[in-house]
Amino acid sequence: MEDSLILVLAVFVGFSTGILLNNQVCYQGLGCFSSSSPFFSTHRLLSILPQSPTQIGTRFLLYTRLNPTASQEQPLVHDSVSGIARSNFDGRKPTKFVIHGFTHHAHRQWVQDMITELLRHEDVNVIAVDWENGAGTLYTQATANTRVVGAQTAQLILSLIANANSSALRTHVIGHSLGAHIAGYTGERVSGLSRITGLDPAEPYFQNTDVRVRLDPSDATFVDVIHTDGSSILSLGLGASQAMGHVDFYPNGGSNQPGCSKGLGNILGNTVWNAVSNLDYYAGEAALACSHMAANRFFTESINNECPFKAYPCVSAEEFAKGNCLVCPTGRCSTMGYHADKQTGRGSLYLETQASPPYCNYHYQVNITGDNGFDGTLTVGLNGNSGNSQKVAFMSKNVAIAEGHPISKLFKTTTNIGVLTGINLMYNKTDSFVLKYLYPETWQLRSTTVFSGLRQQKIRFCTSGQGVTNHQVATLAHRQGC
Ligand SMILES: [Ca+2]
Repeated sequence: MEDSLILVLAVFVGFSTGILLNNQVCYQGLGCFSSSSPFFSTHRLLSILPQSPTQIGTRFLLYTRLNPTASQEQPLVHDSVSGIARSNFDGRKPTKFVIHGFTHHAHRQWVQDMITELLRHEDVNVIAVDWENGAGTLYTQATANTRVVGAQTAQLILSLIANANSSALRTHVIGHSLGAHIAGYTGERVSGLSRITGLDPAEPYFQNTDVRVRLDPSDATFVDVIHTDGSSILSLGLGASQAMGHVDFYPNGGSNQPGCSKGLGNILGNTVWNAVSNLDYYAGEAALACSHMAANRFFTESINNECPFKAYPCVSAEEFAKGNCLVCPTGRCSTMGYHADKQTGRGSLYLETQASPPYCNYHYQVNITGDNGFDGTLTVGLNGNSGNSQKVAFMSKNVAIAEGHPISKLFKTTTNIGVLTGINLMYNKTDSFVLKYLYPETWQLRSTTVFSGLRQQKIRFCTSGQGVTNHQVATLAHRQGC
């Protein structure tokens, strides 16, 4: 009698603080978490157990069009059915979860910006997952804690399905960094989860691990991933380069983003783990995590920008940068970000963005061949029936182009110019005292073509007798028969 009372007490105490047995810990309603294989492996030699739900303190904060701001957020608790019923949660509408990563919390500006854009686009329930206490520990502890947060998120989704007319088919989980792997653990526990978007999923402790440890395509019906900081952790790339979804987007090559500085690994030397652990506290996240955070900026912009972040299959980012990958085999392209689920493109896809907002580009390949050589700068602009592009420096100084040698380059503009109607070329011949005598004042054109990635259309411009005279703008028009 006494023994059984002690056992009951032990179980009670154990469930409230966690039962620790043989490298595993069990939490009431969430199950047991083991630190053994596959969570222990060559890719995670220090495998520790997650902290308790009480220590992690996860909160689920509901935002809707009726209560769109942080001051109006409504906390949801999975076993408070009456609380869910009193809230603005409407299970007939789609539900979007937004989960932050290491050292962050749900009131970070990027989370709030994403919620705002989601609600602007569509009448949905948005639930921000706040696990600040669990994320503000050492990195190894935070990685372990993600398993509990994932289980808790699944617990809430299942409660919303059972008690509030929600559906896994209408539930989309968006997670950044460690939050992307939380989304994976959530999906593992929710049968038929519609979609997971992984925003630069964390690399350390996850890349090349078992699919049960990291985000992978089995975690939801559709898993889309944006990689923005995929260089090695040894050079302080915080995101995974490994493909983890049905479709993986590699903007600007997926490693270092334009406008973000590189090479910080040199400054921080070999103390990589300390650097990662202390990233937010001491080092100034804006600089160190600039590329890592870019996935969030791109996704948030994609929600309401009419520019589609169109992405293309390609053998490498280098080939894409040459403009060689803008042809879409049927159904193989996609659009990075919020609207990726409406596209059929799968696998690894590439695109380039601007360094500052608006980030989204319309991509073109411009091919120009001259009848004589030139050396100097060339600036190109495209005209369309609904606008004109920015002017883009196409050739820089001191690059000589031989007669008949085609110049073929990727051209990017944030303006939707509509149907291409013309191209402007401005040539500034080299002013080198010696070289300028080698080239005529006018660069005679042999052929000019432009391929539009958006429209999958090649336009040939009339170049017969056309030349580009030094310091003058030449406009070529698109006419039938050229
Ligand atoms: Ca998984």
